[in-house]
Amino acid sequence: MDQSILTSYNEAKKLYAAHGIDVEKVLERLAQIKISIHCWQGDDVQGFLFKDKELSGGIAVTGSYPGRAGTPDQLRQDLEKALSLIPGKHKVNLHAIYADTDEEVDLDELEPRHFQSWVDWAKEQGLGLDFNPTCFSHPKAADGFTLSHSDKEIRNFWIKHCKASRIIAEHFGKELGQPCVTNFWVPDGYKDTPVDRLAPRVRLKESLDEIFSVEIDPLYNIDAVESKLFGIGSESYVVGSHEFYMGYGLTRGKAICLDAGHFHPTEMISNKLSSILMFSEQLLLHVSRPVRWDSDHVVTMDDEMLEIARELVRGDLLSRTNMGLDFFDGSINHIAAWVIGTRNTIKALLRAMLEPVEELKRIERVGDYTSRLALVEEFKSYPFGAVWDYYCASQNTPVREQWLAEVKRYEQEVLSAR
Ligand code: RNT
Ligand code: ZN
Repeated sequence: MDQSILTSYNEAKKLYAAHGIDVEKVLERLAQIKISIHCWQGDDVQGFLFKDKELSGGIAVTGSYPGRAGTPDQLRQDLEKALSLIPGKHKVNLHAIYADTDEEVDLDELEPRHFQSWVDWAKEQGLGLDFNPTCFSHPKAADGFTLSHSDKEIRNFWIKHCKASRIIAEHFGKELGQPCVTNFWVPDGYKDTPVDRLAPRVRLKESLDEIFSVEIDPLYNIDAVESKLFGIGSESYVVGSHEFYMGYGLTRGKAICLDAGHFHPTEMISNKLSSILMFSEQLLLHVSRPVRWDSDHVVTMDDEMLEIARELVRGDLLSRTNMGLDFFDGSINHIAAWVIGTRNTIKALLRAMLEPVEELKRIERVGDYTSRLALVEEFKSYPFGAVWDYYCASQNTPVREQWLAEVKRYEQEVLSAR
């Protein structure tokens, strides 16, 4: 390791030790945290099951940066490249449309064997897998409704797809020896003000109950349900709102998935974690960055990212929180987007772990808000960067912006030939 990295690290360690922070322990803990890296950033949410499908469901990718993955092998190759530039061991999050098969198979007929290449690859790479049924970009979702559709046949198609997805997830969990988190998100909603808000919600509840009527060992699969406030084309009403899934998740023992972009523009998910985890065993996060709307920008080290990390660390909530990423920016190099967003998420956790949590809590308890503000602000310029550099180097990943040269080289040699 570069001597200057070590020297800076040792100096930083002393500063943190003065506040009772054991940096080595912090790094051991950090290395245990798995981020679920979403495969769909790699190809602008296209998938491989259906060719030339338009992205639907009220989500949108903007930009047409060249080189996106067009085959499962390319996507895996790109993920490997990204993972080699990110410290730690993580998970990859798949959507059903990423099935790797030559068969013509519809969503309701998917089976574990259509994902075997992913399982083999994950094993070889030492990765976990997470999963999502894809309830969009399909003719049967063309009018914006899936599990809450008023037509029973269409509803049944989506129920079958979701049931099939849980079986695939269970297979992932068994094969990889760690639970697969399966996230259920449906776009269902109305562009304009509905007359009957209740009926679609009743249907969604019934569909979900039917899907979850099959018991699966939580050792293999954990179900999560994701709410949303609005989407493109569902501006006025979304069936699966936050209140809907809060109620559903809490009464059915399902993990609630909070996506940072699925609330009012000034409503932050960081403030929700401690409440939800008081009543729920597990949580799933879709770490994302909404810019004015649910735009799914690449995660940066912004205030909300840091606040989410702090909440998880300060409340000791990390062991019950599954951290997934959910952004898709088609205007920049697809691999760089993964690397930037994932490194920022891990770096935010590190920053949060390098705060004197016990000291700050005590100061707050006794009402010394002056010291609270002073210390929190001073810690913002403590040398966490030196610890981060050391962590990257010790995990055999590039230090600071060195990873960018590798992405540029890969773009030249591999992506530009696509
Ligand atoms: C959509 C949800 C959902 C999707 C992915 C592709 O608003 O955030 O999580 O982004 O399933
Ligand atoms: Zn999401």
